[in-house]
Parts: sequence; C-alpha cells; structure tokens
Amino acid sequence: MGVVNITPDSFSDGGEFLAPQAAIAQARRLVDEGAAIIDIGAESTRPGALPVGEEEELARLIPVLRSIAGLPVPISVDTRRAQVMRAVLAEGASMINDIEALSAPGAIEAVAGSDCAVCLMHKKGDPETMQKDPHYDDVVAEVGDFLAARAAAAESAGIARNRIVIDPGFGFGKTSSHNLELLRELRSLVKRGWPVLAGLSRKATLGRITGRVPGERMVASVTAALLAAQRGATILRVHDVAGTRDALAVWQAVEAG
Ligand code: HH2
Repeated sequence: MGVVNITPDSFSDGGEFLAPQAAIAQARRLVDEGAAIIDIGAESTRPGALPVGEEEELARLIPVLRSIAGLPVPISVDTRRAQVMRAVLAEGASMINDIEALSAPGAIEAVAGSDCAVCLMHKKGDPETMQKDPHYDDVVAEVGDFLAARAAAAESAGIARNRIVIDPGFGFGKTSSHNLELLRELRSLVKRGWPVLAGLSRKATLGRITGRVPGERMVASVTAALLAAQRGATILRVHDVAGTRDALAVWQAVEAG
C-alpha cells in the first residue's frame, strides 16, 4: 500500500503532495513502482496534529480521487469521518482506512452500506495528546482484544469478515518499546484471524533507533516492513514502494528455494 498524504503537515511527506497535481503524480509513481493499493489521506494524524474540517478534508480528497480512480489498483481513503467515507465511496474508493476503527457516529453504517474493504486501526488517545506517556499492562493483548472487538462490531453491523483488515497502529499512543513489542509479536495479532496491515514507514520509533529524520528513514522503513511481512502482515503501508518491493522480492526468492 503506497501512501500519499494530501496535507501541509504530515510528518513524513507534509506539503510535498498538497497540490492535487503533485498528489496525482505521486500516486501514479507509486503504482509504477509496484504498489498494489494507494492510500490517500487529507488529515495528518501525526502526534500533535490538529484536526482538519470536513469541508477542507473533502476539498483535498475529491479532485485527487477523481483523477486516480482510473488507476489499475484499488484506492483506499484514510479518514475517520462518516460523511467523508460516504462521499469518497460514491467517488469510487474501494477501501476505508480508519485510524478510529469506525468509532465515529455513522461510520460503521457508512461502510456497511457499501461493499468496500475496511482497515480497523488501534490507537490510544487522540493525535493531539496520544504520545504523552501512554501506558499498557500488556500492549499485545490489549491491542489484539480491542481490534477483535471492533471487527466483531463491524461484522454484527453487516460488514462481511472478508472485507476487514486489522492494524495495531504503530506510533498511535505507543512508546518505542510498545511499537517494538507489537512488531516482535505481530504473529499473535495475525492469529486473531483477520489480515493484518502494518504501517511503520518513516515513523519516530525508526528515527529513535537510527538517529535519522523522516526523509532519511527509507532503509529503516524497508527493514521494518520486511520484518512485519515475515511475521505475517498482509498489507504494508509504505511511502517507499520500490525499495519495499525489492526487499520482498529478495525474501520471496529465498523462501521459494
Ligand atoms: N499511520 C499514519 C496514518 N494512517 N493508517 C493505518 N491504517 N496505519 C498506520 O500506521 C497509519 C495510518 C501516519 O503516517 P502518515 O500518513 O505518513 O503521516 P500523517 O498522519 O502525519 O499524515
């Protein structure tokens, strides 16, 4: 899954793709590099980010979505608002990627009323404050229990099991040690029974390990994506598609024996 943030302030690529033409060109580039899904988002959720208004979110998303709807891959939209979900699904989006796991009013219904796929992500707290001393007794169990409960709620609302993907939400209300434990134990999340999406690309934990700024975290991100794939992740949410594909190709060649 190649990421395109149509925002002025994303931690990873903020401002680079705010102009529709830049976002459209980046989506095409990522497909050329081998992305199987494109994920577009118009609201930064980095720690400390402030929410964007619904009108502004749609004004950023819709022109880009209309232009890339013809690409030969499904388009996912990263949003937490039910009205935005309805609007982008009407414009041909194939997947809703929700960092709030469909907890906003009307969100479950918006997805249930379509046939799109959905990613349910775990986060603790809100972007504004979530990195202020997050605490878990057992992060792997707590995240897994939360996601299983949200997936069950989605299924009860009529979203078929084969439309659902779960995501531990690396960096969303988690310390580096929580993130590393979730990655180390990713198989236990896979065992819950839904495909797992992993998004570690350029995140702060990789910066802490390597001492590098977001733009210099490509090697660390590709390494983290490979480790997630080896532990059973089905979808890798990444900014650097070509490098990730190369790493996966080497791994798969070795495994093919
Ligand atoms: N991470 C970010 C945003 N959306 N969605 C899912 N499912 N999983 C993630 O890990 C995830 C996500 C944050 O990364 P990015 O989009 O690069 O930055 P920003 O939120 O600042 O736009």
